[in-house]
Amino acid sequence: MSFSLHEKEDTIVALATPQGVGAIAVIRLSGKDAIKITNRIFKGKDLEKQASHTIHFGTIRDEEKIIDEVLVSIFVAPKSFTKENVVEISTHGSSYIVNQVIKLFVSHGARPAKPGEFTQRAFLHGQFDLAQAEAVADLIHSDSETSHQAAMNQMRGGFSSEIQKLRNELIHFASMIELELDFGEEDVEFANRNDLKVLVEKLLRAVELLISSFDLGNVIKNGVPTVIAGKPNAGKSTLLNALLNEEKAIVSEIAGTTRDFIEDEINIGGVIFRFIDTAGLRETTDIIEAIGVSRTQEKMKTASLILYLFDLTDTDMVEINRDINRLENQGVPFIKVANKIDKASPDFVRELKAKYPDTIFISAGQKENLEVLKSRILELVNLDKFRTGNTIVINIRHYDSLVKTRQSLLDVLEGLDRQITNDFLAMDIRRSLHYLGEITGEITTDDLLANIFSKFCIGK
Ligand SMILES: Nc1nc2c(ncn2[C@@H]2O[C@H](COP(=O)(O)OP(=O)(O)OP(=O)(O)O)[C@@H](O)[C@H]2O)c(=O)[nH]1
Ligand SMILES: [Mg+2]
Repeated sequence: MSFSLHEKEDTIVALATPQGVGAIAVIRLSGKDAIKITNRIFKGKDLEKQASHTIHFGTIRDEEKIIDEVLVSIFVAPKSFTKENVVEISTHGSSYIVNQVIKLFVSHGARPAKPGEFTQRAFLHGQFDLAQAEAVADLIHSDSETSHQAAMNQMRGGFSSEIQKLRNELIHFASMIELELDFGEEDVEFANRNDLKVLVEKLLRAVELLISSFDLGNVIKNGVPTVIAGKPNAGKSTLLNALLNEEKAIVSEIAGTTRDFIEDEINIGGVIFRFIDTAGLRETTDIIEAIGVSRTQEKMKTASLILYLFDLTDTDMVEINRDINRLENQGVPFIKVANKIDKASPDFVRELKAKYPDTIFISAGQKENLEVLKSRILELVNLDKFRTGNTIVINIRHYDSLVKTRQSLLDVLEGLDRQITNDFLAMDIRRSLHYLGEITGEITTDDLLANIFSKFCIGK
């Protein structure tokens, strides 16, 4: 999907609130004729004579038939989200009314908006840069304190200004070197090679930092991958259900119940965790279960955190210790969790607690001590990481551009060392500038824009 110039001139219309029944629904129009078109089906004041940022009561009519009583808000260009004329109509929240009103708008000259078209227009008119536009999408989808904070920082331009700063420093050098090129044969040097090297090294460090923040950004956006592992019947699925407060995974007394992993998100202390319930670890002749077990082992390698669960009443500690040793060698942080305290005598539990002080004792079945487990989980993920004011890359497109920037900066450094000619040096610098510019949208192509905005929902 791409937008022709002509399409950019259209007045577009879409529902801005979610589909379905609600107290009110908001329909939004943007474009040169937004106010004029609304005036054709609105009975009340003459909207074209009203000031910007005013609200008006009236009716929407199809010929003489009243469709709804509405409130119309008017934003006159350029003082609106898209910097075009924008009208927002608050109707009663029935899908019938919404459909009728949108149909009326379309028959009076508006066109249904494409996904992300409002945000794209805002970007094209300079309301914000590309990284900020993308943050709008992340903000809508953020569902935890940390993901909200990262998206908000990006939308308010924190990330963009950091990229912009890096880029401007490099542009200065690029222009000096281009100037040298203009002088051709003459042996002039406007750009001090040592200064350039120092700058490129500084840029590299900044880019590296941003690149390495992506892991954290990914975790913030998609949740900390946390695997629940252990022997069959330890109560892993029961624990997942208890944490979720719903019967998501099948629980049974048959060992080997879970084969495929089951996952869901849980918000603990403002951080999203993606809990993954897995097949119990054991040697098995059942082909399907064996696949499940090997998948569990794969999942454990990519986890940020492992909860190693065991049944304290029915367990061969030798085997448990063997599993734990293996975990220690894997280098992924883990928590030892002894389950089913409700089944054991209090004396026995007390004895075990003294013997294994770093183990958390719970009853998944009775939902006992889950709060203790949760606070240990939070301790282990190192919350400070999430709460820094540092810029965190949360978007894979930005990550890709940063990786390419790093490569071209390394090329510049290598070129400086090998004392390559100015035209090659200028090329490498230009390439670095290009990739940095892709992030904020100084450098765009229609394909890139279409790709980004088509991921938005309609009405945004
Ligand atoms: N008494 C008691 N029983 C529990 C507790 N947690 C789980 N169970 C029981 O233990 C049995 C196994 O539970 P599951 O949650 O299916 O165990 P699992 O670890 O997912 O087992 P697999 O999927 O086979 O690997 C079920 O009968 C549960 O009801 C607990 O805290 N106390
Ligand atoms: Mg299970």
